[in-house]
Amino acid sequence: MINKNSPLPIYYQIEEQIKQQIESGVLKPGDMLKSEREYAEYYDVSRMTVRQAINNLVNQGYIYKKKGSGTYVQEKKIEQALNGLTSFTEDMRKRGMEPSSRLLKFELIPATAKIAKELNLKENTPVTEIKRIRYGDGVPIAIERNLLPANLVKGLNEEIINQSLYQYIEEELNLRIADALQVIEASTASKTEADLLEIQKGSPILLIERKTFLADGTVLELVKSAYRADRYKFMITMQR
Ligand code: 16G
Repeated sequence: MINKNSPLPIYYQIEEQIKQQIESGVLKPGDMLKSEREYAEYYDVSRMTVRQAINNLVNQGYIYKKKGSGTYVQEKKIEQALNGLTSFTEDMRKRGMEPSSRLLKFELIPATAKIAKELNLKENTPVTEIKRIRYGDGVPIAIERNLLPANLVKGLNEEIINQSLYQYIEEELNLRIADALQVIEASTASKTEADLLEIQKGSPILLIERKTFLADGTVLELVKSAYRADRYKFMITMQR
């Protein structure tokens, strides 16, 4: 129960109790939560207080609201280790999830000054641009845009891109993907991103920029992706 004399705000105590019920498995993914009115009666607090607790849990990705239906417990977030350089396909398979993609764009474009600089190419050199929505078990996880020097991936076609880009690069082209520099930043989904990721506009997303290098130092790709922050979290082990 809650303690009305505690210095901890009441909404926070309710939030922590629901969170605990989710973490301990009393409430399971897909379960429907009580309504605001029921919680308000149960805790003997105002609906405003309950709403604040619920909204905080929605923002933290523990629960989600379905219009005209109710509030449900979210599936567990996908935990992604940052220690290894893996592909989306590998990330999903490792967890027993089925990866799939929807191709939004596959084009040859001339490198702008900015892209040329990043990819170590001359301006206007042909660059392959790929834009895909990436799914795990049919649920949209990320929007991904890759830019690759076109001459490195000459045989690339839609069929390959619908499978794994890294697998093609390593197994068909026999190139060795060696390392990458990655930056992760918090943001919120624009209307377009929200529609593609099947989330509400303004929901939290993680923007990831990756620059990947081949073993000989050639830049292989520049990637910008937007991951659903309610479905994904990143983890790293550290040594001291
Ligand atoms: C990951 C990589 C991306 C790479 C893709 C290849 C991040 C942020 N990005 O999504 O750089 O191009 O995997 O995936 O991790 P694929 O082999 O499944 O096509």
